[in-house]
Amino acid sequence: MTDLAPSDDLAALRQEIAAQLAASADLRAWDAVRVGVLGKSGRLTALLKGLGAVAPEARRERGAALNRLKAELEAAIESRRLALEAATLEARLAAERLDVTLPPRPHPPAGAEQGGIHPISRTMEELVAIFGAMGLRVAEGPDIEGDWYNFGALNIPEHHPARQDHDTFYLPADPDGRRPVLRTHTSPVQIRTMIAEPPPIRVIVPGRTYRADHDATHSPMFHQVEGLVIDRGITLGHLKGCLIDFLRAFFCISDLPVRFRASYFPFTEPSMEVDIGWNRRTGELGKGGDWLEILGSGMVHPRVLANCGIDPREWQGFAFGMGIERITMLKHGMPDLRPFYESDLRWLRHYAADPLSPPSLAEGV
Ligand code: 2U9
Repeated sequence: MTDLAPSDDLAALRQEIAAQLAASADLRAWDAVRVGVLGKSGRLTALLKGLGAVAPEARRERGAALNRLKAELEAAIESRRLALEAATLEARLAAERLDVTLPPRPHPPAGAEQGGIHPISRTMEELVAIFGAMGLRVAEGPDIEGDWYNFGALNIPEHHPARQDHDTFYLPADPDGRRPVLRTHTSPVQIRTMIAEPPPIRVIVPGRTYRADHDATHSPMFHQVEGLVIDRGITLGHLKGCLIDFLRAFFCISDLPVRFRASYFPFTEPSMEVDIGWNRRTGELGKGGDWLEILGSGMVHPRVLANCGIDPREWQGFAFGMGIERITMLKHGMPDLRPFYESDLRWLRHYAADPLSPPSLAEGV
C-alpha cells in the first residue's frame, strides 16, 4: 500500500510543471512538457494509475486532489500554448512586415549588376503601347521570304532597283529556280495577314529587315515597324490623325509640328512622306523651323489589295513604315547607328532602359 501524504507531492509537481511551462520557449518545448505530464507515461498519468494502490480510506481524497491537479495543469498547459502561438504569430508579422508605400527598389542588390532593356527593344515596347492604345495589334512573319511576298504582291516591278542583287540579300535558288530573299521590309507580313484574314485589319509589324548597305546610318540588318489599317471608308484623314498622334506620343512633344509631303511608293497611292519640326543646327526636336523626314506612308494601292483577295471598291486602307533605329537615335540624341549591335557594355549601360519602369504612353494618345 502506498502511504503518501495526500498533497505534498502534488504541490511539488504543480510547481515543477509551472516552471517547465514558463521555461518552454516554443511549441516544441511546450509539447515535451505536456507529454511529460499528461502523456501515456506522463507523471500525472502515472499518479492516476497508482490510485488503486492507495489505502481505501485515503483514496477518495487522493483521487479528488489528483483530479483537481489534472484540471489545473490542463488549464496551465492550454494557456501556455495560446501564449506561445500568439508570440509566434507576432514574431512572423514583425518579420514579414510589408510597407506597400515604399517605391520599387531602384538598385540591384549589392554586388549584382542590374540588366537593362536594349533601346531597340524599348522603342518596340513603346510602339506596341502607343499603337496598341489605338487598337492595332502586333503581327509577325518569317525573315526569309518568297519573291512574291516581298516584292510582287506589293506592286514592285521586276526592274525595280530594290530587287537588284546589290540591294537585296538573295539565298541560293531552290530546285525550281526560285531565290528566297531576306525580307527587305516587313511588308510581306501585311501581305500574309491580308491573305489569311478578312478585313477589317489593324496591325503593326515590328521586326528585323535586311538590305545590302553599311555605313554610319545604315546596317545590313536593321529594324522596321510598319502599320496597316484596312476598313470600309478609311481616308487620308485617318492616316494623318493616327501618325500625328503617334509622333507626338513617341517623342513626348504634345505640339510637335508634323508635315505631310507628296511622294511615291509602288505599294501606296497617294503616297506621303512625313516630316517633323526640328532645329537642324542643335538637333533639338519640336522647334527650330527646319523639317526632318521621319517616315513614309500612303493609302494602300488598290492593286495590292486585289493581289491579296480584298475588293478595293469595298475596302480601303492606309499604311506606313519607319526605321526603328532611326526614330530611337532621334529620340535619344544618338549620333551613330553601329553601337546598337556592338554589345559594348559602356554604351548599353548608358542607353539601356530601366526594366522596372514600363514603357509609358508619355503624353497619351
Ligand atoms: C502593304 C501595303 C503598304 C508600308 C510603307 C513606307 C511607306 C516607307 C520606309 C521608311 C523608312 C521603310 O525603314 S524604311 O526604309 N517605309 O516609306 N512603308 S508606306 O506600306 C505598305 C506596306 C504593306 C501591304
